[in-house]
Amino acid sequence: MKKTKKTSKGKNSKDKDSNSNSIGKNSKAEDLKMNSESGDGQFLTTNQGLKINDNQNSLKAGERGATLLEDFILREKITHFDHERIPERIVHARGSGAHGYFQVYEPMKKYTKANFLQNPNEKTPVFVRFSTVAGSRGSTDLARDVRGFSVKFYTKEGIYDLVGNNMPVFFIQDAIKFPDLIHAVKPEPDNEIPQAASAHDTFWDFISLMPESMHMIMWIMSDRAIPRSLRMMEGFGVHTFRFINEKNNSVFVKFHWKPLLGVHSVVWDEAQIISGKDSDFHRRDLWDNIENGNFPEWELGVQIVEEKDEHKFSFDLLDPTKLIPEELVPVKRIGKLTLNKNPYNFFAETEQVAFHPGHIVPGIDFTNDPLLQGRLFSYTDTQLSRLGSPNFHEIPINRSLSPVHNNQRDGHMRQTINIDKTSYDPNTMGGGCPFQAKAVEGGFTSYAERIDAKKIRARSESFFDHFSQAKLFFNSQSKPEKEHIINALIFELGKLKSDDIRSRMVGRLTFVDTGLAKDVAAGLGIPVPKPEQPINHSIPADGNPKNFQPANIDPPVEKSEALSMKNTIKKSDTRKIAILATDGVTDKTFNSIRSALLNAGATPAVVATHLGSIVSSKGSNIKVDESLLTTSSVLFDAVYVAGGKESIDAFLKAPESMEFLNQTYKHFKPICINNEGIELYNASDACQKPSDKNDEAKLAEAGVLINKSPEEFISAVAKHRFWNRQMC
Ligand code: HDE
Repeated sequence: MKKTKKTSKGKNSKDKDSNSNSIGKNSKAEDLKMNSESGDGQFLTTNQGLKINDNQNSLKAGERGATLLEDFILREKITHFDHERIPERIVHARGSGAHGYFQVYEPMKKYTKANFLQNPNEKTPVFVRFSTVAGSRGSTDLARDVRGFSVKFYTKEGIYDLVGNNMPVFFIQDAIKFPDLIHAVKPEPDNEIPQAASAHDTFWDFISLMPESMHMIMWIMSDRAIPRSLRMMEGFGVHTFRFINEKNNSVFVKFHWKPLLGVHSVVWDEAQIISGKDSDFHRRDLWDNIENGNFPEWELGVQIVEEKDEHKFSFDLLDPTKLIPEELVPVKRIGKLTLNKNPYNFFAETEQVAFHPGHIVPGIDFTNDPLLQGRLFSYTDTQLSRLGSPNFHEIPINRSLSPVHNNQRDGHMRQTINIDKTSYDPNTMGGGCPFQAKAVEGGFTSYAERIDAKKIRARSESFFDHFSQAKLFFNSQSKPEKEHIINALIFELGKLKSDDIRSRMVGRLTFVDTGLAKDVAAGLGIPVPKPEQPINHSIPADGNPKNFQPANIDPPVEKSEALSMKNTIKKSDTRKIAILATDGVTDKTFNSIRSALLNAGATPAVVATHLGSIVSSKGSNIKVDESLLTTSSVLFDAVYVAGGKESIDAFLKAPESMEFLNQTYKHFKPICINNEGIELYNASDACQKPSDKNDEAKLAEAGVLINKSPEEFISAVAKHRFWNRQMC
């Protein structure tokens, strides 16, 4: 076999494993051991290994003299610093990553020969990167946007990347429209406004002319676009892929990630406040939970469609603006993803990781989805300019754990030192190495799909149903979810300068639901325009656009439970609870709620009028986590107002405590009030207040608990939000 070694010229044996640098895929303790064995961290050196004696002063002509050009230590340090930035990703620039592993539940060999999907005892290392799409690297986590959900599996057969999103469909059907979509959503080119937001004219101008985007628009206007946590969102492969088994039989497959904490979101007003209070909210939440051992988990689900059933649906399986309702094809859960380790270094891992939907392994293959086909070109191409070299696969986070042997050579920043003379195939001088692998030896073979077609630049008529699944999504939402979609549309379209675009967009909504269009029009203060068939800009095969007007097709099912977050898993685990308590807090209630929350797996934090520590009514010292000035209610899932006259009196004098309660109430979050705490609640703007026991019972239904047990509070926390709460 051909020999390679890495950055160890003349020091190590010839067959040093080319993939030895697998930092991140080991435990932290193993990685630290590797580092200390290599002697790292002893002395400060230059990049040439020279020990540095003074890192505080540059070399000068006299103590007060000019700096000398000779100072190679200064020059090296500044030069490196000058080149520390690389281009950010064209899309999905803002991201957060984590390491973990994947384990299949049972062998999947009936459907696929993919090795990592066979052995339930085997853990395949993974690196996952979540992202927003439109914003720049430093933009807010809480933008209304799709979230990227990319998983790199380091399998024994090479790298497999599942590069998906937290929504199961996409805006466009054909890759050729992607640059148009992204140009439209990114900040406008004259003034680079707005950052990480779709609420501007160019986006809605484009969308109003692209009827195929309407299903995705429903998702993006829904609360799915403002997740509570990256740990609480679904993931989807979006396109239909293929599974191939040992016998070379193929089935179609749609991939799903189902979070074990359920799917939860914040409300839009809250999202906007979080963007100011903590624009790293999602990144911090992921990091802190992994550090605290609350490892996020998702189950991998598959919807499998036999080849013979390809055409049995009212939509085309190759159309990425369509999902397969779970009522028609159930999701089979086949394994679990666990994220258990934070990166050591953001740049080296999260920034330099390079995903590609074309990184596949035997047993998985593409379909002819025209959006997927275009992606297969784009990802390597973009890494060439982003990471600067065709050798980006040698960056530690991108390295395959299975050996890499080929005749590719040289290029910028090449790490491997190939020691053979032969870099061509066939050869005899290198013993013929490396050899091609037969399919039985694990060699990749493309699925032999039969193709009999003429070359054509057109779109299939089966792609021209643009509204049926937008209707399905809207109809499947609960009442509050529908209201949030309406309000999101009013917000977004309300930001437009162009009346024409606004009106055209409302016209498009009439094809989804006339009530929706009416409500949005009312919020915008405009009449509902006369429904006008949207123009489709793609030219059909016969060149006659009339034949290709979007068909008015009924949804494949009337409603789908899986599309509403109302039906999701509800748990109190890992929820962040603010305990409002300051000097004079009653010991008993404070201690019992804090220990009950910790036992329930939640994360309580003491929010006081000042930092440091507080003294309870019985004189105990309690450490304060945050003061009213350093935090905000939007950073918590619920609030507990602990009793104690002195404590409540102090909060009554602090205006921020009113804002804290007002926002918790307004954002429909659980509130629990103990004894004297009722005075604080009564002083707030909450419009449901108790005057007798009946009111208290009604308030409890609306998630405001007065003198209830810790258990009742914890079960309210698990419910996430109380949409039945009255707003004034
Ligand atoms: Fe991407 N996409 N994309 N995309 N995409 C990129 O690749 C592209 C599409 C997705 O965390 C880029 O390495 C084209 C759909 C994720 O590093 C770029 C088309 C879906 C990420 C690119 C699509 C995605 C990217 C930018 C239309 C959901 C972040 C940086 C044909 C299934 C990966 C990079 C990460 C990133 C191109 C459409 C998901 C420019 C041309 C559909 C999650 O290559």
